[in-house]
Amino acid sequence: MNRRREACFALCLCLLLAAVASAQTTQTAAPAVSLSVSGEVEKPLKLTAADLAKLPQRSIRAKGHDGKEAEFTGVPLVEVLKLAGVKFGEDLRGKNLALYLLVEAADGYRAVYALPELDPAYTDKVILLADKRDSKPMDAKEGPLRIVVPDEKRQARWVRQVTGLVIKRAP
Ligand SMILES: Nc1nc2c(c(=O)[nH]1)N[C@H]1C(S)=C(S)[C@@H](COP(=O)(O)O)O[C@H]1N2
Ligand SMILES: [Mo]
Repeated sequence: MNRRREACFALCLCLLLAAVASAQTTQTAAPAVSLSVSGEVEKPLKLTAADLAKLPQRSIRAKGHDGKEAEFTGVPLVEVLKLAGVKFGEDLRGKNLALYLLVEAADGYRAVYALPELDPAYTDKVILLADKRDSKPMDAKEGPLRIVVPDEKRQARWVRQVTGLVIKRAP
C-alpha cells in the first residue's frame, strides 16, 4: 500500500516537472535591448541594456492583465527622458506642458503619456520601464522592455516590446 502511494507520488512529481520544463522551453528569450529616445529632446539617444543599468532602478508590485500581482524591476521612465534632456519639475510648465510622450513597440502598438504623469514633482506614482518580471528577464512576447503603469484600472498602456520613446508637441 505504502509503496503504491510512493509510486503514485513519484509519478505526479514527474508529470509536474515535465509540465514546468515544457512551459519554460516554449518561452523564447527577448532580443537585446535597443531603445531610441527621439523627437523634441535635447539629446537623442540610442540605449542598450548597459546604459539602462546605469540609471536608478526601482521595483514595483503591480497587478497585470491576468489579474495576478508580479514584481517588476527597471528604470522609472522619467529617468530615461531626463538623460535625453527632457525638462521636469520646475521646468515642466508653460510651453513644455504641451509636450507628450509617445511610446512605440516592435509590433507597431503605440500609447501616449502626458509628461506630468511621469514627473515625481507632480505625482508619487511611478511609471516604470521594466526589464524584469519577478527578477527574471522578460520573454520575447513581453520584453526586453515593458511599460508598467501601477494603479491604472486597465493595462492597455502597459506597452510590451518597447523600442522607442518619442517626445512630441501637441499642435
Ligand atoms: N506591444 C504591445 N503592447 C501591448 C499590447 C499590444 O497589442 N502590443 N496590448 C495592450 C493591452 S490592450 C493589454 S490589456 C495588455 C495585456 O497585457 P498582457 O500581454 O501582459 O496580458 O498589454 C498592452 N500592451
Ligand atoms: Mo487590453
